[in-house]
This record gives sequence, C-alpha cells and structure tokens, in this order.
Amino acid sequence: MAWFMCLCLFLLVSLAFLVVSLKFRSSTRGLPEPPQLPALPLIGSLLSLRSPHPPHVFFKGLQGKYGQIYSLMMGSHRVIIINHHKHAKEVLMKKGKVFAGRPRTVTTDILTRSGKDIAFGDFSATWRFHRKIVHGALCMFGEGSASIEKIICAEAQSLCSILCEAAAAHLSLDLSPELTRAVTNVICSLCFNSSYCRGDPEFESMLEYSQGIVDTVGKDSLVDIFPWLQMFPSADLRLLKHCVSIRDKLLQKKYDEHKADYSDHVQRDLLDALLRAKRSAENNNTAEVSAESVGLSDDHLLMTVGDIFGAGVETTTTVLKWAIIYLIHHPQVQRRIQEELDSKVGCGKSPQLCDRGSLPYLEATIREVLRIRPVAPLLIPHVALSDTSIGDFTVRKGSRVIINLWSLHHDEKEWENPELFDPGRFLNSEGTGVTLPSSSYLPFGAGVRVCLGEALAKMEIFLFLSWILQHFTLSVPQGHPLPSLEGKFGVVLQPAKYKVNATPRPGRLFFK
Ligand code: PLO
Repeated sequence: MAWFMCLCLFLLVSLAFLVVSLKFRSSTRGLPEPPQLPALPLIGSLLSLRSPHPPHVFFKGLQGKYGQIYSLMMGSHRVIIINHHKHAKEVLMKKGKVFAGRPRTVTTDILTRSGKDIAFGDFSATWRFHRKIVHGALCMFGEGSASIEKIICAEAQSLCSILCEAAAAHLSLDLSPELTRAVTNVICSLCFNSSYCRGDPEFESMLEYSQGIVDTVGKDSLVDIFPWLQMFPSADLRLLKHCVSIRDKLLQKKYDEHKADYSDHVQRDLLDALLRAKRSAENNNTAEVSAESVGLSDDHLLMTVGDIFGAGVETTTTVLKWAIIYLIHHPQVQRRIQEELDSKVGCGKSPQLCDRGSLPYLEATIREVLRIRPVAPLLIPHVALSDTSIGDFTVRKGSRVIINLWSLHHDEKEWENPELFDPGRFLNSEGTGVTLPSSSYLPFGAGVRVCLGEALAKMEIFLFLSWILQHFTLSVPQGHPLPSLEGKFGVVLQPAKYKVNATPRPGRLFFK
C-alpha cells in the first residue's frame, strides 16, 4: 500500500512539475524583451519622446535605432510599438483574443462611462454581446439593403445642390460642415431613424461637442499617462466633460423618445435593435444572456450607440476631407476619375453601388487615400490579457500594444515611393481592376476588434465622391494656397480647414 501511495505522490509531483514548466515555456519561451527606450522612475520614457513630429511619424523614425518592435514606458505602463505588418497581424489576428484588451485612461473613461462602450471598452462577455448585436443590426440596415443606398444617395443629391448654389453665387466653400451633415444624416438614420436640416441647432451643437471630444480624448495626453494630474485644474478636461455632457443629453433624448414609442414588432434602427436585445434578455433570465449577466444596462446601450454615432460621423467625414484635398492636389487623378465616370456611368444617370465594379480607378483612389492618410494612424491601443509573445520577443500580461499603421502604410520595402499619392499602385497591370500590391495595409484594423463600420464607410465614400465628381471639378480658390497635407494628430488624423471651388462640369444634371 505504501509503495502505491509513493507512486501516486511521485506521479502527482511530476505532473505538477510538467504543467508548471509547460506553462512557463509557452508564456515566455525564454525570449528576450523588446528593446526599450531609456526610462526613468515615475516619468518613464517621457524625456525620450520629445519630438517636433506627431507620434506616428516619430514612432516610425525610431525603428532606425530600436528595430521594428520596441517598447517604452508611459509613466508606469509598458507600451510596445509595432511597426511591421507581420507583427501587426500576429497581434490583431493570430493572437487577436490575447491582445483584445483595452487600457483604461482618464479621458476615455469620461467619454464612455468607464469603458461601457465597444471601441474603448475592455474585452468581456458584455463587450462581445454588444458587438454582436451592433454587428447584426449594421448588417441588417447595411450592405445589401436598398434603403441605405437610397439614404446615402439622397444626402449626396442634397450635397450636390449646395455645391451648385455656391457655384452659382461664385462662392468658395469650406466643405467640412456640409460633408459632416451628409455623413451625420446617414448614421443618424441608421442609429435613430432621424436626420438634420441645414442650420438645425441640434446639429450645430453636435458639430461643436464632437470637435471638442476629438481634440481632447485618447491622445495619450499627460493626464492619461499620469492619472493623478486630474487633481489639478485642466482646460482640456473641463472642455471634454462639457462636450460629453452635451452629447449625453442628446443621446438621452433619443433614448427616451425610442423607449416611449418602442414596439416589439418594428425595428426602425440600431437603437431599437439594442432595446429589443435588452428586453428579450430581461424577459429571459434563465438564458445564458440574462440582462445582468451580459450587462445590458441603460449606460451600456447609450455608450454603444454613442460610439457608433461618433465613429460613423468623424471617421467617414475625415476620409472625405482627405480625399478632396488629394484630388485638388492632383487634378490629373480627378480628370481620370471623371473620364471613367463619363464612360461607365454616363451623365444621364447617377452613380449607384452596383457601378463600383466598373469604376476601378475611383476605387483605387479611395484605397490610396486610406493608405496615405489612415484615419487612425495608431489605431486604438490594445492590451495583452496574458503573458505572450510577438515575433521573437516576450510580452508581459498588461502591456499596452500600439499598432503603428502609419509605419505599415509608409513602409519603403512594401510601397514604392510611399509619400507619393498614386492610385495606380492599386490597379492591375491592364488598369481594369483593383489589386492589393502589399499586405502592409490595414486601414480598418483587423481581427476581433476590426472596424464595424467598414462596409458602410466604403459605400458612403464611393457614393459621395462619385456623385460630386460626376457633376463638379474641385479646385483651390484663386489666391489660396493648396490645402495642407499635414494632419492634426488625435483620436482621428484630421486635415486642417480649407476652402474649395466646385465648378459645375458642362452638360450635367441640374440640382434643385
Ligand atoms: C469622435 C467624437 C465623438 O463625439 C465621440 C467618438 C466616439 C467613437 C470614436 C470617435 C469619437 C473617434 C473615432 C473612433 C471612434 C471609435 C472607433 C474610431 C476612435 C471620439 C476609431 C478611428 O478607431
């Protein structure tokens, strides 16, 4: 009996040893840590991060000294910077779940009621459930549904009539508010089944609060690195809180209106879809998706719809503004798109989504805009949820990981002359179809946290640009310099303000 006990004990100890050593091996595999920028206690690498360049450009440059993967300390947080597509894909796709976490920061916590949204919320069952509902709702109202195409075309038509009016009055225009209203009305129909007229005070206030949020949130500002700085008065934090409170009032109003006339039988929009999921979870407490277990609180619903609304407006508007800047800088590209439109669509009918396949040069131009000026050049930081590795380096649980999309999209080994705006690089050799010349291209991110609005954004960008270019030629007003190609770094990379002249092309439809 004693020998049997000894044998069992021996087996147990060996098994435990094996499990521990396997775990140790799979988590660190004896790999080194990535090279690290100099760091001091408390302030971390702050002194090495001083640069006249925006962070994405600066981080790309640091590769020369530290290699494609390196780390730095933001206060007490270890941050790993990824500059190569091979490693970006390892983080986002191959090990997507391990890196699905999000850091909590002071500014994003203010925006999202402590991460109760999808974009900035940490990985959890609630997060997964919300994402699933929103994904389902966006698919239902999104691609393939004729209604969304109709909504975008109606907005494109109204945008073109405003350009027509300005042209008739010989006015040059800052297109930004008009583009924003067009894009807002599309996402507004999807989220709230409503839209804004020109000069609507609610829309004007939305423009203002949204800019205030973009200017202050998630920029790795000092208060996000050193949360204790919150103790001191800060103009940025005050502005952010003020803007968030205006946004919250708007969201609450929409929410209350929807709750008041909600019916289980009609699903008008995304907010209805979220309300329906919440109600069915509440009525079905035994199911794996009970309201509490998945956290479908009012706060979660509001933050989720706020995310989709905010993302839907700021990102697509920004891409359109960049696209127009590049078209003004490259009139020959504009001319070629117009020739393509004239020969494939003609001037008697307006472009539709089904024309996308026959307009490869326009499609290639859109791809090139998304390459050369990615909306979010550093995406949103990820967090390692367990000990793991990237490439030949070990990564500790809790490390933040920043994917430098700018490095991927401007990698000299992957793109010939990356600073040059050249839609042709996305065309096949006959010029009859689009291609992807390099896999160092992730304008919408990838993996478990890939952009939910990719399909919608692509439809909008295609339709708005094709409608505008079918009817107008865009140029810089006389005496004005060409718009700046330098963006303002933030949660989105925004271009500076500029004015354009939209000259009606001869023999086009007349807009009323
Ligand atoms: C834009 C300003 C809005 O008022 C609030 C908002 C919500 C979602 C954010 C968006 C802002 C900026 C772009 C973001 C989006 C979620 C996903 C998207 C960060 C701050 C990107 C580019 O990742």
